[in-house]
Amino acid sequence: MPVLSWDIFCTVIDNYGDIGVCWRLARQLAAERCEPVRLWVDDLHSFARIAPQIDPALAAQTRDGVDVRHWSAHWDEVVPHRVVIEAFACEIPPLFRQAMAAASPPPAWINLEYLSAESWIDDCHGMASPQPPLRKHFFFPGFTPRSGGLLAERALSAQRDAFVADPVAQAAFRHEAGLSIDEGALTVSLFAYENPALPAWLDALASGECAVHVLVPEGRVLDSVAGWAGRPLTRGETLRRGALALSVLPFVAQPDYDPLLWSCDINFIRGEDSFVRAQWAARPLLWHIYPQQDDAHLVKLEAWLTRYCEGLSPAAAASVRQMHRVWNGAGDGIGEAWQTYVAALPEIRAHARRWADRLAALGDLTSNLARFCESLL
Ligand code: TRH
Repeated sequence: MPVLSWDIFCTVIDNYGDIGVCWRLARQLAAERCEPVRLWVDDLHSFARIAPQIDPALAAQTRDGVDVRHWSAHWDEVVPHRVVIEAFACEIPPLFRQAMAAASPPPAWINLEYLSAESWIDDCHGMASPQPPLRKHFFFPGFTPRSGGLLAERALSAQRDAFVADPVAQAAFRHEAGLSIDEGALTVSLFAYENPALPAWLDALASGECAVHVLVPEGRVLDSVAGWAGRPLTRGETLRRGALALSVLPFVAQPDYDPLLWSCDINFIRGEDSFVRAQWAARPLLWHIYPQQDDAHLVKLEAWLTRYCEGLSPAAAASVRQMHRVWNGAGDGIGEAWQTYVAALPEIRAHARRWADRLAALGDLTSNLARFCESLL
């Protein structure tokens, strides 16, 4: 008999991060804990972009062992599972909440929060909020032993290391993706929002001395790249300017994104889920943080930089900080920042591996969450 069972509620605010996190958590619970998981999602079309096996026309479907439900305005009576997760403070349906209150014992009710490296997370992680006759608890992902940790499948590090050590697997991946990477070029994946620093960065790459191959999955940043190129760019094509080659890749299913990160020397990532995957890739990364009002995101960026840069030499740390600030609109001079960053790459690369190992020691979020819920029931 399974010990726990799970309802996860997800509203798609924008982009793919909300559903990206919920889908990863749901799949991991089903695959590794073999427990019943029901995932309620309000926007199945966005979901289908990262999980092509999802049929947006279906109200209910089982995919990867997860009972996926379309969360529509019409709500039928449902018996809640033992754990109910509202992701990112979405509001669960009132009728479902009534059913939770009527259950005996009531389910563990969790608000899964956004990821941040800020220190207040540690004090708020696990806190209870009375909602008579229920109690809700806040679960914070994070970078410290007092937080909930980060999502990571049990086999992830081993899969990464096997891929990196296996030229045949790498060649197969490149073949599948229709990718031919220029010999000796610095390989960079680019997943970002629209970014005013982009044109000057691409100019710097094109006029630089070192060959760089930029791989851009289709998505928001591609319009900015096309603006710089002066013409639309299509999937599969490679544009060349000076030392720069830039190839447009298809947007792939979520599990297929990892090998791309493992294949690159530097990964530009954004939001929350790709940010976490790039850290698990154990490669240098550049985070385009989700912009918030009043520059609140810059505080979060600095909090993460402070943790991440610990253990780097002052010069390498300064280059990581400066490149992040400029990429996120909090500084100028991307050409110079890039040069300094590239010069420090050997050290940053070794550091990225140590950082991934350090994070792995925190235990993964799904196991931490299950342990926490067991303690509540
Ligand atoms: O898409 P994001 O920008 O998402 C979010 C949301 O905007 C959210 O509202 C916001 O609060 C949050 O960011 C901080 O970035 P993220 O989180 O990296 O999610 C992208 C997902 O898309 C991730 O699960 C990886 C996946 N992906 C693919 O499945 N295939 C691909 O080819 C690529 C490039 C990404």
